[in-house]
Parts: sequence; structure tokens; C-alpha cells
Amino acid sequence: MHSDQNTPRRRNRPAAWAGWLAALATPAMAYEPATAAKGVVNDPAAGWDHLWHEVIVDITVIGIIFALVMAWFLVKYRAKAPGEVGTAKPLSLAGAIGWAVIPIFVFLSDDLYVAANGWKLWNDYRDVPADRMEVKLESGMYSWDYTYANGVQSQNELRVPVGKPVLLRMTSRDTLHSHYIPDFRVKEDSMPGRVTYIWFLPKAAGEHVVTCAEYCGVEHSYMAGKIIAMPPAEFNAWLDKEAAKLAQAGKPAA
Ligand SMILES: [Cu+2]
Repeated sequence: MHSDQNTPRRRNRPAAWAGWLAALATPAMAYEPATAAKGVVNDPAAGWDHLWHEVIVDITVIGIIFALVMAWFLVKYRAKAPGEVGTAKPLSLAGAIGWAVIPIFVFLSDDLYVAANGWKLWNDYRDVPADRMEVKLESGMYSWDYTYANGVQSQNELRVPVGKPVLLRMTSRDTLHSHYIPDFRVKEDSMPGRVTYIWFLPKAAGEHVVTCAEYCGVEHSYMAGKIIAMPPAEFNAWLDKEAAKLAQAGKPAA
């Protein structure tokens, strides 16, 4: 645990509750905790994908069940002659309660299970790996301005080393923006007067789109950038070269 007030902290109590709720809802489908063993960094993108897949499967199964029951009722209770009046007896009290409570219990427990998993994943996600690279980000109409720890700056283009968690500490110089990196499944508002954070794990070399996901003005839709994930040696060489340029320009590099 970190003592710095601005350092992302672990919050265990909600996670414990979420775990408990998940266990209560469906003990047979116990969620695999996202908190990794020592030295192993979980990829949050994989966690969000897993949760999304779970939601899609669940609503599909529930949808099919509802459709089948409805189709069966439609056929079973169809009118067999014009002007026919139904003859079904009213439900007994136990029948009425059963029809209301059993479906609610079944489908609500699934809702609860998915919600608990989302809650747990979010809490795990907010706990940033200690071995990380930190970059400051100031957003403004209409650019993303990154500053590395050694003072090197870049605009709308963030180079990062493969295999290391990257933490962005963000603020805004004007209005509300939202730093969204779809490939890494992460998005967080950056706001004036406040520092928020977001982290992701680049696993392979390549480029990823960054876009603003909070309407911030007429050129909001042009507020795009990219993350360039590079092999660590290449990244370090690039960063050193940029730092040397900075030093040569007479600005302090640290
Ligand atoms: Cu914006």
C-alpha cells in the first residue's frame, strides 16, 4: 500500500463484498480473481473482454429462454375458433408467487453475478501494478499533451515500451475530456482541477488509436492520437535521444 495521497490505492472492502455476492449468486461459476501472483501483471483488457463475453452469453441464454417460453404460450393458448373466450382458471396464490419469484430469483442472481464480477474487476483494475511507467497527461482543446518523467514531451503520440504497465496521470487545462484507448479497453475522464488516472498493458509492438470520448467542443471528433508500443530497447533509445535533444536545447532534462 502506498502512503502518497495521489497514488492509486487498493480498496479491499468492496472487492470482498463483490466476491461474497458472486459466490452467493452462483457458487458453481466462481469468478477467477484478477489479482495476479507476485511478479505477474494481469492484462485489464483481457479481464474486460472476459466480462463482456460473459454478459453476451448470459443475455443470449436468457433471451432464448424467454423467447421459447413465449412461443410455447403462443401456441398452447392460441384461439382455435373466432370469438373464443379463454377457459383457464386463475392462478392459485402459490402459482402466482412462484411465477413471479422464481424467474426473478434466477435472472436477478445472474444480474447480480455479472454486476459483482464487474465491481471486482474494476477494483482490481484501480490497483495499479507497482512496476510501471508513469506519464503525465494534460488534455486541452484539442490535443493530448504527454510528459515523461525525464521531461520529454510529446503531443497526440505516446510511445511506450512493450511489456510494462503504463500509468497516465491526467488533468485538463480547459474542459472535460476523456482519454479512450479502445484496444486496451480503458477510458477515463480528464478534468480541470483534478488528477485522474488510467493504466494499460501494451503486450506487443504496434499502434493503437486514442480518441476523446467526452464531447468537449466543436473539434472534439478531431481530438485523436495514438499509442505506439515499441520493443523496450528501441523505446529506451528513443527516450534517451529525445532527452539529449532537450538537454541540448538548454532545458533541464530532469
Ligand atoms: Cu476532448
